[in-house]
Amino acid sequence: MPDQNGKKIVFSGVQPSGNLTIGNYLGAIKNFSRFSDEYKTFYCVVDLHSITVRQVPAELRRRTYETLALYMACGLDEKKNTLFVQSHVPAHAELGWILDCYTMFGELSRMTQFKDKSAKNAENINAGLFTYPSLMAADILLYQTDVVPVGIDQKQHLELARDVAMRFNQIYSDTFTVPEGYIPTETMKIMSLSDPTSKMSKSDPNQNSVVYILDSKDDVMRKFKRAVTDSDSTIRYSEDKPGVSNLMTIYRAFTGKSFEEIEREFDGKGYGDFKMAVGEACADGLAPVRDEFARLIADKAHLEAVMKAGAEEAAFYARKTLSKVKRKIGFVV
Ligand code: ATP
Ligand code: LTN
Repeated sequence: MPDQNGKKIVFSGVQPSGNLTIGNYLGAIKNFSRFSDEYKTFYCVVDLHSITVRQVPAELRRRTYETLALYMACGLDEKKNTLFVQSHVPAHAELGWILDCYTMFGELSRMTQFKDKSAKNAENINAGLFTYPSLMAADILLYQTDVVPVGIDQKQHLELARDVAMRFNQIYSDTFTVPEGYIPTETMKIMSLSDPTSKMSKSDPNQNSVVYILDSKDDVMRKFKRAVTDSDSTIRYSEDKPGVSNLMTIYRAFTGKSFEEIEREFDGKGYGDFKMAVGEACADGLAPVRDEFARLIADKAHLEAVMKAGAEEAAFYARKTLSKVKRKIGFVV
């Protein structure tokens, strides 16, 4: 639903649950700024989501600042985008509870992220991990969001948010905009460098599987040098060559070259040369983000001012939806 200036609305979020990876960058954050001019954009650091997995308090606090600084270093101007921290706008938790009551146990049980994360955290399968998608639905629906840019791993959650919105609208008449996903096909899933059949994830304990946005050039080069490929030696994009295909996807994202151009460029060359080139392209592409991040993270007062202004702006929009929801349900407001 357009805002008061007639702009459509974009919302997305990233958890401050670890150091951000090139998966987060290519699959999500890098695409955020393309909406800044034509849409009203809300980009949130979703700290409430991150405590579904146990966090060390000092690290959570540090990463919350860092995630905000990374948003800005990736080109999100705080004057053109509403940048804020989820726990600073209590309406998220409030609508999250309400939507829990419109989300079915069976629906939540089918979520693959819940199944994966509960297998990985068998000692802490808490209720928040299970109801995580209704809080994510609340994030999105609070702002009457039209478009949600995310990686493909979030498609199932997004569909649940749409189902919950339609269910609520059907019970109480039109209340929520039903959001659409924006999933960039070129980079929808960057895979782990040591196991190219699983997603590159910031919570992967094996540091060599993951390239972080803030890795030094030496680290980037070392990780690509060790990346798993195959026993063949041709650089060709193919489903039966997941390691090489993943490296080609990363190379394409940083250079803008097509798969055919890449195949031609490395025709007759070995994996060693190719991995060096991917490492160089990735490190060069990340260098300006790293420099900008270093500048921003040094000014905590500025980051605090940005998150405060962002939360005030977001709360204004969120309050409108929340009071509409409460009235429709029959709460005395
Ligand atoms: P965790 O490892 O803690 O589950 P994550 O790395 O999946 O976290 P999130 O904060 O959950 O990161 O995701 C932020 C955004 O980055 C989401 O839109 C998600 O779809 C996207 N994303 C995460 N990993 C990848 C990846 N490997 N490829 C493409 N997009 C990704
Ligand atoms: N669930 C997402 C993070 C997230 C999000 C959102 C993304 C929380 N709320 C709202 C888009 C819109 C994740 O795990 N990547």
